[in-house]
Amino acid sequence: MTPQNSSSPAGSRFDRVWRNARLATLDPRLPGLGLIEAGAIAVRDGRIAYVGPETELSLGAGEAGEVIDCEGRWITPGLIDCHTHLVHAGNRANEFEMRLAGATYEEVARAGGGIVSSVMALRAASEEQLLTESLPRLDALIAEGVTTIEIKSGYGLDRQNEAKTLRAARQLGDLRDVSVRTSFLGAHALPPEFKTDRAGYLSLLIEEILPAIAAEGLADAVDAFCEEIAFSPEEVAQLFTAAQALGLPVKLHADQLSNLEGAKLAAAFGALSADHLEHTDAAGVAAMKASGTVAVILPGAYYFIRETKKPPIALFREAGVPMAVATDCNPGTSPLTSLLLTMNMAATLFGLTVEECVAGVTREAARALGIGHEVGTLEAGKWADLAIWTIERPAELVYRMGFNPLHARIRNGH
Ligand code: DI6
Ligand code: FE
Repeated sequence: MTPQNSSSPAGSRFDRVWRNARLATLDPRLPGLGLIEAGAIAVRDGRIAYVGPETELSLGAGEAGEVIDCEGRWITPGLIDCHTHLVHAGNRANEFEMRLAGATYEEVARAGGGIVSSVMALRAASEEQLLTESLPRLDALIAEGVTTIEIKSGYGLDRQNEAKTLRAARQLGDLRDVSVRTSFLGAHALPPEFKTDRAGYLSLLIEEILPAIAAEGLADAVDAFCEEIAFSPEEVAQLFTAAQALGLPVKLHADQLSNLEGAKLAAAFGALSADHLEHTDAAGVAAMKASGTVAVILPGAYYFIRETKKPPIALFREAGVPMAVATDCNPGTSPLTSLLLTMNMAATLFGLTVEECVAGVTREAARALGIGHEVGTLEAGKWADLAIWTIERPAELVYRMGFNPLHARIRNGH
């Protein structure tokens, strides 16, 4: 994340200043969205050097390399999509048709479709092809102001193809001006060659694939799918123990289709986040509160598989568990590449407030990735990742469906 060539003339205090803006800082020391009217942001060396009322920024002649008049527009932190399976090959529109004809997601999976069909497609694709297919999805997110994205593996399910996925994910961060965080999701499904040998795949994961991925520095975190159709809590616990021994933080797909007490399990390992959580109960919520685990809410998957059980939003709110909101962009349960629409779904389907939605794709999403000290709010010292919007009030970011009011996206001050 090193900023390239800072363009400030020698002696000027700031490289760039955005003035005449309304700021939703998400500063946790301020109430709500942390609003500042008539605000300004000044940047130096890619980081925020000043954020606050414009009147308190005394700017002498030549003290800023460039001054940009925002004409009263709103500035939020750059958006963060903290849960995606963006790197995948092909699509599963055929399974969508099966489900429209009455099959459930689990039935499709058990019939050999589901994740395994995406595994076949990914294994057959070159790294180059993966990039070509994934870039349009990434570009759609970037066009809405996304400056940080998390990308999981989990459609390779062997050493070579998991590594290929994560290398492609990292490469996307070089091809576009976006920060990529990767998660190793080798425990997503049983690969077909281990269909009758669960223990065999688990040892391969723990003894070979995970250490290789860690040694190559390909993963920032380790994730798993804890579900009847995927991995049991005991299996996940073994994997998480190995991950922690390698110094990698963990996160978990928990309680999406049933309550296997995944939230509790994630909390027991001090997970950064537990994600989905439709079936999480009060005990799970309390455990997450105690461990500081972020709840990642994924309304796209809930909507797309026509789930009816909603995550316990009121319990998270009462307990003070931070809630993030993400697309879960994946070919099976959430072919969604709009974080703005995701916010609308979180509000409409789950009753999140505007403040919760906006915080969910900024401050809390950063926390879910363990990078809350670097991005996610407009505070001095953080990277200058900004989204500038042509809107009159923040609610417009949540209210619209299929309209993009982004005016400009700034990453590391550029
Ligand atoms: N939960 C999901 O919703 C996705 N993965 C997961 O663990 C589904 C992935 C897929 O169906 O391809
Ligand atoms: Fe997911």
